[in-house]
Amino acid sequence: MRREHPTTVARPLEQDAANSTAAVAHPNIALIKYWGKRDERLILPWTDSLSMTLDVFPTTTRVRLDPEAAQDEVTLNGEPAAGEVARRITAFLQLVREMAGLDRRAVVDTRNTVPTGAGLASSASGFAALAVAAAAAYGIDLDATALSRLARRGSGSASRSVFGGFAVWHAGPEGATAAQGDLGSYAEPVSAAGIDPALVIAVVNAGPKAVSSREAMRRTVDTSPLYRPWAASSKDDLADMRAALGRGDLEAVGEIAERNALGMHATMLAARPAVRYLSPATVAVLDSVLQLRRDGVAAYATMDAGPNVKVLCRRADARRVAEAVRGAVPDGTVLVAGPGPGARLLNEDRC
Ligand code: 2P0
Repeated sequence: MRREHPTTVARPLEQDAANSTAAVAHPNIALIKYWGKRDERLILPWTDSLSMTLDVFPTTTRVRLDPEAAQDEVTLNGEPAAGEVARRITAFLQLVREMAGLDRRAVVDTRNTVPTGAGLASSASGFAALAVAAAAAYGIDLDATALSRLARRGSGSASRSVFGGFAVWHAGPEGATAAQGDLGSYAEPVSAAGIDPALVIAVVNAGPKAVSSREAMRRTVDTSPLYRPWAASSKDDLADMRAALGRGDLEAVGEIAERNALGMHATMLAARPAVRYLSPATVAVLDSVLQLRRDGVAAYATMDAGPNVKVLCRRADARRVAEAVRGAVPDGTVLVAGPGPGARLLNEDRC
């Protein structure tokens, strides 16, 4: 992330643009979920959400402005990006160009270490890294709040990956003008006193999902009779979560996260047609988490738009939790993550 700076508008001076920049960002896992947009174009959510940025699976993105190019050129993990992925990145770059007042096309090279499209938040790290690298490449000096707003336009959850540790993404004012909604919807850090958390990640299936989270949340908002009750209860969950983080109460943090995630999946199961990301392996991990709790270990599950499970626990218990989870899904991959850093520019790559 660049230096804190109050300026949030473009400086449309071509000489300010760096020829080439690189940035790194990490995925985040929501403990209070983002599920449902009230504005699809601006990516404004119905509810606030709260997450922990991880110290695993970074995305590194390089952006080079090319005065000769007629189109953006995007490479994802060494392969030319196509279809919806290419369209979303190009639309995002167009937004940055409008902010910068520059026309130049970009060559983007992005590398994920997280399986893409498997509900492990590759779009969060991806668009957070792209926001930081592209803003610098086009010479726009943005503070962290403005970078969060910008990252949000690529993918909602990316607004949170701009920050390290815990972050809350404000939905912004409802019923306001589009400009006011945009201005009010950004993430900011949340302090968590005295907890030393780990997330044990059970990758039970790293393949791409059948229904994108974007489509799934749209369908849920449009058709699920459980959506509005969940959104209302999520407001209470967020208030409870902030209080639990403030007093360093890991058990309460975990309980609130688990109920919020299960509620989100209930909204999808009630959508028409239903969206079901949870698989038998997911349920096996959920059972192992219940058993851990019966055995006196503070362990709590959360799931996103996929079958993989993330288990929140104390760092001191992470090894035991990982063993239990491995026992539940012998064919899966289990790894332990901790709180990670915010998105940042790799200064050495600027030229
Ligand atoms: C979250 N998820 O809060 C929730 C929980 C998945 C389940 O944010 O449409 O890729 O690009 O704004 O950010 C996944 O949604 O969706 C997500 P878009 P995004 O982490």
